[in-house]
Amino acid sequence: MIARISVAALAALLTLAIGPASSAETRLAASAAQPQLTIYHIEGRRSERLVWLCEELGLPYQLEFKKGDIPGSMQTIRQVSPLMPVAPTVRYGDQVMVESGAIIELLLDRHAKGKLMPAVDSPDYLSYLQWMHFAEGSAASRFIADYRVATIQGRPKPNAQGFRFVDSDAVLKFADDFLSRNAYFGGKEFSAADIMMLFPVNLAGALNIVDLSTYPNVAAWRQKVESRPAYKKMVEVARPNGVPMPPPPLPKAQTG
Ligand SMILES: N[C@@H](CCC(=O)N[C@@H](CS)C(=O)NCC(=O)O)C(=O)O
Repeated sequence: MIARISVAALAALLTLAIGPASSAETRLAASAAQPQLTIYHIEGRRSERLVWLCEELGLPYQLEFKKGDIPGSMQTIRQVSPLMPVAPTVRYGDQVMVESGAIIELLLDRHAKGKLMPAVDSPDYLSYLQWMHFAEGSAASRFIADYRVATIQGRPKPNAQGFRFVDSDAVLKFADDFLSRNAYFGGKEFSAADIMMLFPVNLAGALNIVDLSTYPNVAAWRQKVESRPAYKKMVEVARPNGVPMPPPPLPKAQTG
């Protein structure tokens, strides 16, 4: 009893002396544990982001998909997340979660020991946070909107006369300008913001929504991040036979 009281008193004194644990300390303490993570995946889809992240961090994960069988992989996802069957869906412990950016933040907060993101009090953190969210919130949504409009109109580029929305090329210009001054989307170092951004950029290029060769800084950045060993490992395990049934690209825009 005496020992217990004195330990409690000592802890109280220490808390008074150094204050309660900060959120950064809580994050570091939590990051000791390994995740119980199953990634429900479809080849060539956003679930690749999570495989790449785990490979970068050396985190264990179980990957569930049916090789070369997109409807089969989707059927598995439907069983796990019937109301929102999307890739990625993950099982984390006994919880199910969707939304790749949020899943990445969860894994960073709990398991990354401060890796793959700049320090919260650094100027780079603002860039990192912006691009982490821009990837889905602005880039992917605008690319997909332009792709759908152009498909319906049967044109290489959507005829957006009369619209004043920021379009896919404006997104690429913004990214290219940033990369003319920064090595990565998180500033000086490779980070999870690059993992978030690569998917929509590659999608826009593969579907001819934009011509990536006209954005030299984006092109150089793609080469750099795709040469990382963890990215190559992701390709090996997450699309061992390439990407089955890719969506059809838009017809190439005529030049000259
Ligand atoms: N914003 C979500 C998007 C998820 C999403 O739409 N994934 C696509 C594959 S890349 C999908 O599963 N689409 C199936 C559908 O929309 O029916 C994320 O980042 O996780």
